[in-house]
Amino acid sequence: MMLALYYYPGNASLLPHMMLREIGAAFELRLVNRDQNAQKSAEYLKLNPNGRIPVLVDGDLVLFETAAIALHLADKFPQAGLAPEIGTKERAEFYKWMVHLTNTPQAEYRAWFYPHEHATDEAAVPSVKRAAEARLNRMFDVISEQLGDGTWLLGDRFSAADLFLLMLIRWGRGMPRPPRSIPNLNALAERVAARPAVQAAFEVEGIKTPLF
Ligand SMILES: N[C@@H](CCC(=O)N[C@@H](CS)C(=O)NCC(=O)O)C(=O)O
Repeated sequence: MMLALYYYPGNASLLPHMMLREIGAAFELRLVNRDQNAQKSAEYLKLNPNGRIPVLVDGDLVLFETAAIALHLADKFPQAGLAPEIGTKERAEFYKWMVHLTNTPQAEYRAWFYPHEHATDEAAVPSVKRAAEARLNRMFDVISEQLGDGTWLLGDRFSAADLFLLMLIRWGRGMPRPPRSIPNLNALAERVAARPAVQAAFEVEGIKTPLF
């Protein structure tokens, strides 16, 4: 059985990449060369018709959508402990965070990074970006309130949701008010980034710490 992750450094592929390193599974990384718009090539569109990164190939399974890939990896390798046991309260909280992170801040980042996709008039682009930034700020405030003084999103239990949050915190490093300026989010990011598996993924993707 062969696992292959189509990735680009720092993109949404970082979440499954960190998970694969946490799991310790054998896998192959396949670079999607965004400099050449390879995510829109005919070959890549066969894997993901949306032309977006990442894609996971697991034998004859070809999977797009970051959160789906993350949930699949957590289920396939339960011994890695990246998700609580099915049917428990913790598992329900885990689903809440995975779904929230993918359909709220991750989706909002799309408007912040690609504001032109959200406007038909070039003059409106800066305003679209500012509005996305304001919404992201509110979203991170809510996540910070929910995290409180917990060690991880699920309290004292580490999960793939913390890896997801680290990736999203990192994406905001160029924002006027980066998520890391919120003390408990910064502390969580530091804890997650210190994990050997995360360090290994960062090294391969050329992501520098502590200024990530
Ligand atoms: N909902 C998708 C979004 C993926 C996404 O937007 N990926 C970005 C990189 S982080 C991408 O492929 N951007 C290049 C493009 O849209 O052409 C997922 O989670 O997989």
